[in-house]
Amino acid sequence: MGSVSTPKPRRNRLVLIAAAAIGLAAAVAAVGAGELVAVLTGPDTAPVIAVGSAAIDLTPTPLKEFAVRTFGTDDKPVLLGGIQLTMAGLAVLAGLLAVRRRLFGAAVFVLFGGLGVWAALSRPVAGPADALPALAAGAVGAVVVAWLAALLRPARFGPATAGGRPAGPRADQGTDPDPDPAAPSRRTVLAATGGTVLLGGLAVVGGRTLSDRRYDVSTAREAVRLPAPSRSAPPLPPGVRPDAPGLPSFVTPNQEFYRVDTALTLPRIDPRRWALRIHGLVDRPLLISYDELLRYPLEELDHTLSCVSNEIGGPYLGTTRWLGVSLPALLRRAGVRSGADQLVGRSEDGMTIGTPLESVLDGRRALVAVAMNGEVLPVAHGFPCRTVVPGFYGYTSATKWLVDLDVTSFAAYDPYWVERGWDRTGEVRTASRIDVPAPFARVAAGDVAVAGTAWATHRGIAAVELRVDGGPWAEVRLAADAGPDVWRQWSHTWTGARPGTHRLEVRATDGTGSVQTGSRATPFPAGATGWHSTVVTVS
Ligand SMILES: Nc1nc2c(c(=O)[nH]1)N[C@H]1C(S)=C(S)[C@@H](COP(=O)(O)O)O[C@H]1N2
Ligand SMILES: [Mo]
Repeated sequence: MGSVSTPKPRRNRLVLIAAAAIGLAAAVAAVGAGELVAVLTGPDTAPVIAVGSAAIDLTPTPLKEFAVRTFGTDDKPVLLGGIQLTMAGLAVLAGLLAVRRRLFGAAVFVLFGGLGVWAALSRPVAGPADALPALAAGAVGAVVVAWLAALLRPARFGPATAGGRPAGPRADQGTDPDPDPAAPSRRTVLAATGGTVLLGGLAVVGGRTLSDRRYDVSTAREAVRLPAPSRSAPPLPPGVRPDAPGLPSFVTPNQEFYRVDTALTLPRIDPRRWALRIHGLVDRPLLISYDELLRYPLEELDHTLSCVSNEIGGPYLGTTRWLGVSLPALLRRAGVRSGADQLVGRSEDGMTIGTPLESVLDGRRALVAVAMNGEVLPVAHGFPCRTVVPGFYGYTSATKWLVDLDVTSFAAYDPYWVERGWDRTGEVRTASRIDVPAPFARVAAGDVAVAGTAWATHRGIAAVELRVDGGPWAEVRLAADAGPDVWRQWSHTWTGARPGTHRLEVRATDGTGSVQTGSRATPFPAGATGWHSTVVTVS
């Protein structure tokens, strides 16, 4: 047999390619099956998403820091791409194994399905049904790869082509010494593989479309009518932003507001099915529906939210006029008991974020927020509801997609990031940034406009100083003060800049009089420290 078919090395290569293709086709079918079942169980239970979410939770902190540093807000597409590549590699392996022993090929999919089941069930808010998409994916992948391999095995040595041309009807009907005339032709294998990819692809696209439709909350979100605030923020004083092209706007537009979270699929919460539970060490646990929440007195608060993962001079912060219900007022209504020193917010997707309770109740303005900059919270920023507590990084204060507030203690509970070694307090460090000139900018000699931003949320900024090439510090012009809970912009004229390369450095003094430290620390575990510097070429 085979004496008149394709020459052996070439035939072997064809078999390898065919084996890889059936593995990949089975994987497409598996993912499609998973997506279809996930229409019922929720987008976050689709196998790739579940595995990705588990990977995020398991990623060691240094690697996570590296990912944020390297990919910034693109870390999620990079992760999903990596998972998809790994899956493709495993699928090829499954195909290669399957043409030798169908059981081995199927086993790869069973194992991968098992991994998906484990990942789905490892989610903090998982129910048993969440395992179904991965089960379906594993089963479909196993059956399909075994089926395609069974088709391929007789076909690969069967009626083949002379000189490597594809098998055609003539070859099929030819007089090759075919051991099994009923064996499927290569064309059958090709059609089965192609059909599998097509159906699987349709299932992926169809599943996602159905899921997007089923879990869509944009209509519900657009239907929200925000009541007028009963306590408005004072208008921003004139002159909060120096007139310096390249300096960020004082209030950050919602579309430009940074986004940092662990959610691979955004939680989509229908406000009609949402309620906020306040419980734990309280006298009167509360359960508040969205409509009820909007009937509480609403307050506006201007506040700069920042992320602990910012490197020196980093971009992950923004200033917003938040609208929401006073968090301290809600806690007083619930009646905080003695022994409580931590307030843990829990999100719909199981994130937990802990804030020092004493700070929440020390008189500062803190909100259970429903809107930012006059717009109902965007889904990416926590719709329908999130917390905001001035003075703390997002990871210890700003729970998005909030569903639960647990009045507890630091001794009793470590929230998500604290479990991963981050500082449990997360108080915002004093920081300052040179925004203008941009790094490595070329400017003309003489007077050079310098401008930037400084923040020490809730302590405020009392002074900012700049120095050139390690020379004496010079105080810069602070723009108007909009309060301690927001950043402060500044400007400066660097006079007599001479041609050459120069380093500008900045440092701020917070409202308590303490000067920003120059000693360098990484974001982990309590926020980066050190002075931001920028190198400018004067010509
Ligand atoms: N549910 C949830 N809330 C979350 C997070 C998260 O991963 N999940 N990340 C926190 C972090 S680290 C920050 S810095 C802020 C960022 O909020 P933003 O994305 O609206 O800018 O959200 C906080 N709240
Ligand atoms: Mo963050």
